[in-house]
Amino acid sequence: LGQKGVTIWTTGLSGSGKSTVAVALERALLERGKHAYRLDGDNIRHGLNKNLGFSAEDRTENIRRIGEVSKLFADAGIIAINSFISPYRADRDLVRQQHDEAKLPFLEVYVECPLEEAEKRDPKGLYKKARAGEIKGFTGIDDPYEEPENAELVLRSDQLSLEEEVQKILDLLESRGLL
Ligand code: GGZ
Repeated sequence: LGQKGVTIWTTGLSGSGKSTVAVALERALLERGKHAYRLDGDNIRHGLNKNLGFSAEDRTENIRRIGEVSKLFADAGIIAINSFISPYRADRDLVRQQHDEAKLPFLEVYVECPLEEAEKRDPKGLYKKARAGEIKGFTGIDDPYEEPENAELVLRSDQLSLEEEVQKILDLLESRGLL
């Protein structure tokens, strides 16, 4: 039946450009007549996961639940595009495992951006607050980010244009027979 589902899992620091590339990718896919859906903090952390904060335990549970939901979207034949920091390697590996067990494709995309650059962008002023001690446990400042070691794709968001980033993901999908 028509389209094969897949989970595209972007990971990276706050301000790295995960959401920007997710939005542009979704648009490109919809233009090609593909059914894509984005999961991000706006539709997950305010709903399904509104009881979760940013402790290590809560981040792990956040990612576990999102992984399960994304798996269901992929199973329904939808291209699920996720943009969550997902700072822990073990959490991302669990999501990969959830998909492997269900025989659904999972593509980890590391949106790599130097901390200095993400901090310079600071679109919501959160880095500034974290530096001032007004937010505790902010990823990259006083909370860890574990870089992917086996991502299917690495996008240096401070070196590539948005169009190039989207094209690289489309090429990856194409090469896996998912377009
Ligand atoms: C990191 C935080 C924090 C802390 C609030 N650490 O730039 P944003 O605002 O829109 O993206 C960040 C978002 C991270 O939520 P995730 O669900 O992606 O995180 S995780 O995968 O780690 O569970 C940021 C905001 O929430 N935010 N406090 N302490 N980011």
